[in-house]
Amino acid sequence: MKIDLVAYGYKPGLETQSGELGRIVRVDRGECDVVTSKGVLRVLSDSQRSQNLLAPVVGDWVSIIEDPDLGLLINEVLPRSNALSRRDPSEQIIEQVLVANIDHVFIVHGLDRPLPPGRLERFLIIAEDSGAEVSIVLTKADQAEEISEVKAIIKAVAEDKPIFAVTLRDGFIEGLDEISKLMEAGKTIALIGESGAGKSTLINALVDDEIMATGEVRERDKKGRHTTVTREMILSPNGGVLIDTPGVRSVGIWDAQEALERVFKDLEHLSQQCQFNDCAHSTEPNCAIKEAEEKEIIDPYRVERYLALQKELEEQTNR
Ligand SMILES: Nc1nc2c(ncn2[C@@H]2O[C@H](COP(=O)(O)OP(=O)(O)OP(=O)(O)O)[C@@H](O)[C@H]2O)c(=O)[nH]1
Ligand SMILES: [Mg+2]
Ligand SMILES: [Zn+2]
Repeated sequence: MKIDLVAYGYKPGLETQSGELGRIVRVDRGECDVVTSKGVLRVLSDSQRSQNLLAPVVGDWVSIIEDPDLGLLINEVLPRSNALSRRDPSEQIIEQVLVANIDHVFIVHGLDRPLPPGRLERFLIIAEDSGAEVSIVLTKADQAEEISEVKAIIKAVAEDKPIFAVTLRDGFIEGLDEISKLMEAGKTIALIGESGAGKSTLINALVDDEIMATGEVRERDKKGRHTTVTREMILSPNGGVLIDTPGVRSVGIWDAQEALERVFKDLEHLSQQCQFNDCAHSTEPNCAIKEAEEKEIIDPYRVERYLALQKELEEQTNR
């Protein structure tokens, strides 16, 4: 089977020194599925053999060689144009790259549950830090109590991000066309969000096929059941690729100072009017943030979250 890698986002310049060029569509322990012009190959990621090989992630462009003893393995991970990463959820203070070489991130939220603004801010920061476009996709519009309230929460923390709302239920689909329009041949979209948000359901709808497994949420608290367990890339027959990811409650941010400043540009802007350059916005005199809080111009909880995120990044750099 001859596969056109252009559909998978190939661009001139992605060349390998040796071996077969391919893009990682799925990673399991020590092995990956890689799409090449000859079809999907199962290869060893073999990071043991080559200590300096970057741990390959879904979306990476790689070169594959055939080792006489080990079989097919990744020889090289090509330089990434960008990546979506977070702080490793294990105890270690290290970065975890989730997916690479993406054009657009969908932050997916299910309207069957409340939206904590702090969680959205964290997703926004890692998405913004990737440098990809960012959109917010609200699923389960049929389950929404008050969409306008949720939109107001989003506007308060993600003013400039497009918001889409969709209903995907057997026999009733609404709002899908607008999202389909965001897909383009060769463009890669990664979906992130909580378990049960409806990421896999949305991917199935966008590719018009039941490729990804989906799972019911628990009725009592709308908790998802972590149906998707690996990150996986899917080609849409209508053009574009989608990356499904396992649901996460929240993400730790990593080395994302600039993204944090962009997401909190309202507060960054205001703090330029504080008397002291290094104002911590706590007890300093003539603090513009405190003054705005007192005048109820800004949300004190947002300020609290902003300061906490600042601290989180500072602690990482101090280590
Ligand atoms: N009523 C309604 N249910 C939906 C809609 N979209 C998704 N669901 C349901 O929500 C549940 C969770 O959907 P999934 O697509 O499995 O969610 P997910 O985000 O992939 O979850 P994880 O894989 O666990 O991260 C499933 O039972 C879906 O049928 C919708 O628009 N309306
Ligand atoms: Mg899923
Ligand atoms: Zn201040």
